Amino acid sequence: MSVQWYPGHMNKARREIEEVMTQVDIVIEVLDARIPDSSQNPMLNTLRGDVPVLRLLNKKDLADKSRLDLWLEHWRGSETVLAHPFSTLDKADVGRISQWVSQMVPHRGSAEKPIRAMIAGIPNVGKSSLMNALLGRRVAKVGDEPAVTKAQQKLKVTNGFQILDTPGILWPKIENPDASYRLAVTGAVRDTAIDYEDVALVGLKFFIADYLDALMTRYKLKDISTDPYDVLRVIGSKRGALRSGGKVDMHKAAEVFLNDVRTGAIGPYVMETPEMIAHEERLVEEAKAKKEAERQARLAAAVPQRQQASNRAYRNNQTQQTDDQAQSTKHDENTNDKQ
Ligand SMILES: Nc1nc2c(ncn2[C@@H]2O[C@H](COP(=O)(O)OP(=O)(O)OP(=O)(O)O)[C@@H](O)[C@H]2O)c(=O)[nH]1
Ligand SMILES: [Mg+2]
Repeated sequence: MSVQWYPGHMNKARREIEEVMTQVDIVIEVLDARIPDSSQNPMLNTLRGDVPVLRLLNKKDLADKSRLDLWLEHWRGSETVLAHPFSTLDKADVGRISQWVSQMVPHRGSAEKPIRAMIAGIPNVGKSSLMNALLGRRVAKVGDEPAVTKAQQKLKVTNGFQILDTPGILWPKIENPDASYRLAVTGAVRDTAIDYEDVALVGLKFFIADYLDALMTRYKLKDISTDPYDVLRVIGSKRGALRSGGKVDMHKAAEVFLNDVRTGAIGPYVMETPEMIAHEERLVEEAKAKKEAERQARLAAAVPQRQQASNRAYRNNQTQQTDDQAQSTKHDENTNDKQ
């Protein structure tokens, strides 16, 4: 099972990004600091080609700093990735952007040759918020749901720096099913494309394993089951997510929990470590290799079947010919007898 969401407007946005990429000096890829790996769009990487990228791990105020440091360490020394923890709410961070960008594109930055930056990334990570923060006024619509921006918007920050806001895009097939659920937990996937209860259970499983204390504190739990379903029921009953008759409404309970996760009410967290991603990538590769081996085996089995079928057809044909010959010989003999 996995979550997939690639509506038509994203395909259009992808084409438009591709069209303008040749006029872009740098891509500012906004990531969600709570999912540093899964919020990277592989399709954007391909579209970007050799254009340098500045990766901003946005919403750092919602992220667990110690885990974020693991990622910074993991990427340190890489020539292709310049990543910084970031928050559009932090004025000092916003103030550093033009310096980071100029560092990466030193040959531009004048009024004649302004730095042309494209802000891109998955939905709901804070791209339009970044655009507004850079301009110091509300020029782009911002919202706490994915797919708020539907069209590109270009603006001048200073004479030497212009930026382009783009709609958030995912990609046609998210190969790692766990990653797809993490995108749903953090709010990059539209609600109508997910099963709330499923996504909440995945989120709870993660919090039980990695941030148990924060979870227990948030919901004032003295003890806790290791079964996410039981925990969701308890959360629902504590927070009044009930049906008539007093039974817990699991969908409402899931809404309460996911809202708390997305707004950071449970506390700061990061859902991924480099080690965990390496392990999941191995599993994805193994699953792909297994699927391919099964496909080859089916093909190999189909060849003898086809061969047998054609042998049978050949044999039938031969038998028919022999019978015909026999008939014709008999007919000849009969004719000769009569003569
Ligand atoms: N906590 C926190 N929230 C942020 C930060 N930056 C943006 N947000 C919130 O994230 C939500 C999404 O922001 P947008 O700027 O609309 O995101 P977007 O990437 O443009 O989204 P789409 O246009 O839908 O792709 C809004 O509720 C913002 O207020 C941040 O640094 N910290
Ligand atoms: Mg936007």
